[in-house]
Amino acid sequence: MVLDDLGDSLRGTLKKIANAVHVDSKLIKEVVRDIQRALLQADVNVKLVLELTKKIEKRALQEKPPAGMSNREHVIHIVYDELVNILGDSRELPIKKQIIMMVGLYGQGKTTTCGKLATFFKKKGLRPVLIAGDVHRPAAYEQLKQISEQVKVPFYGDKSEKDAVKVVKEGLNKFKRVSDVIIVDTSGRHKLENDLISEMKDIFKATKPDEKLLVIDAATGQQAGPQAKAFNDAVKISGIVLTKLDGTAKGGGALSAASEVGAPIVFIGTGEHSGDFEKFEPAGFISRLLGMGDIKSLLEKAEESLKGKDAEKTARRIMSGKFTLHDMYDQMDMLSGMGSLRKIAEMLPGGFPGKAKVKQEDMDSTENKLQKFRVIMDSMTNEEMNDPTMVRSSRIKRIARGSGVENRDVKELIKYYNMTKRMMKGFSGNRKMRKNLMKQLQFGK
Ligand SMILES: Nc1nc2c(ncn2[C@@H]2O[C@H](COP(=O)(O)OP(=O)(O)OP(=O)(O)O)[C@@H](O)[C@H]2O)c(=O)[nH]1
Ligand SMILES: [Mg+2]
Repeated sequence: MVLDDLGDSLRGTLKKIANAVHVDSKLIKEVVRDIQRALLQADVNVKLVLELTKKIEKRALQEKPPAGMSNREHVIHIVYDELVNILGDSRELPIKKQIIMMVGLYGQGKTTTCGKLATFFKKKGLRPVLIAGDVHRPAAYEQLKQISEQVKVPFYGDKSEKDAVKVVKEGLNKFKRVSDVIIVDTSGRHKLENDLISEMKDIFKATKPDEKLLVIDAATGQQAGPQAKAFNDAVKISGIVLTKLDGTAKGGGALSAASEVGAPIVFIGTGEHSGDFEKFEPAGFISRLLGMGDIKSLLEKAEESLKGKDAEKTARRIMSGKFTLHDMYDQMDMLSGMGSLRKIAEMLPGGFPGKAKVKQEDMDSTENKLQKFRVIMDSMTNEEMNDPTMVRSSRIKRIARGSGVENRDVKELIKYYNMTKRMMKGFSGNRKMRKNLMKQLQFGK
């Protein structure tokens, strides 16, 4: 299958992300290079590759994962997202009365696709018909006639007529009242010679097609882009049919063509028979190419084992009384998972340690405050994070300025830290509490 190699390399890259211990800029740069190499090897247009990978790198380095998503998942999602984006919007041909004109270079699969489209619309309950607008290649008439017999739809052609416009007009007249979908085949071009372009434009004017479908062989390579552009300039392509995806070509050139002309791929051909035809949907296509199902289960496993390790280490440190702001920062999700301070206090035997009084409103708004606390901690130095007792008047002012909050917000963070630390210490003397804490650390997210 076309793009098998590309799929293999991209899947390898995503697995690298899924299994990484840290998703840092070094990994992201490496991943971006891997993706570049894979796409270039698959013949994807160089400019497109550079644009795409630049976007992936920028987003992966700058964007924070949304709540509930790990860094790994987030980066994988960005790669998937941007790949889907280059394939353009998803578009389906409407199931209604219409005229479809096929265009494309010589031997790309136009005539074969006429039969596939007819089968598709017939299955939808419409009445398709075929018109032989290819008057140049001697066998073209017979080929379309045979196809029409195979798929059992009406056919019109005139073997002795050399004027394509005349044939097409005749066919339209004949079928106007007795059909729903009129599919007009046209002749192939070796390249876009002027007289053939003008013939194509004349057929276009005579037909007034609703759809102008460009047929591209997946093996086309880098020329696919300029070709598609020339067809688009002549008749404004409304959709692309990518054929011969069952082959072994690299396929990236043809795929890039869609992005270059901004026309959506509407169908793909996967064989010579009329049933070897699929509607194209970018998200599903990329999902399949990347093996997203496998990646997802891999991610889940990686998350579980990492969470287990982290939790053990943190729990041990916390219970030995070393609970820094770094720990608090790392465990924010866990803390919010534990709920309000009151809930934590309730878990402690004998109530709140040190008998500190916590006001009801302080407890209830804790979760909302965690986000603010995170911003404040981002303005603190490593030293301050390790030893928050040093955070007093002038430091408080500086941190508040840096994080755009009031002095009292910084003070509140310190107060929250002190209380949490005391509570965490309270856990260490009690085996049941310790087990409880471990559980919270592992499954709090
Ligand atoms: N394997 C495979 N072969 C295909 C597919 N689509 C078309 N073909 C084959 O490609 C060859 C050319 O197909 P045609 O439909 O005649 O192409 P065309 O664009 O009409 O060619 P001209 O009319 O000569 O310009 C034929 O042998 C088809 O059977 C496909 O999706 N997969
Ligand atoms: Mg043909």
